[in-house]
Amino acid sequence: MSDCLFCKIAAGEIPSKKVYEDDQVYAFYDIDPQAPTHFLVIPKEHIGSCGEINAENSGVVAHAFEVISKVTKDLGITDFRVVSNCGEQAGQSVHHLHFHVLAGRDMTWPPG
Ligand code: D5M
Repeated sequence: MSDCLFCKIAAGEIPSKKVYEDDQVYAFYDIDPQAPTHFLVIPKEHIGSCGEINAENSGVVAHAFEVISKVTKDLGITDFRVVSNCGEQAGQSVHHLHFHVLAGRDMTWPPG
């Protein structure tokens, strides 16, 4: 999608601090970290949110979770939280599916 911030980041058109990349997903550090480690994993293809996952695009979502498992291991992280905000009431500000990976501090439940 031409006017999507995260499509542009995935394409390298807007700079980011890369954590991991392959042909399907891109991972980069969040510009406004909410924990000592906070990175985002996004599909390279444009999916608007968790609410747009379907049988045709769910393979990349499964792959994103494999990447989360690999990257956290590579970073030596054992305890972490994965969050995806879907819709503005839930806190979504960028309308391209992304998984926040947060680690390095105590987390509370339920989230605010
Ligand atoms: O999360 C969107 C997240 O995206 C939020 O934590 C800030 C982050 N963000 C926004 N712009 C950038 C850039 N340019 N680089 C890195 N991170 C960025 P949401 O759940 O949609 O509120």
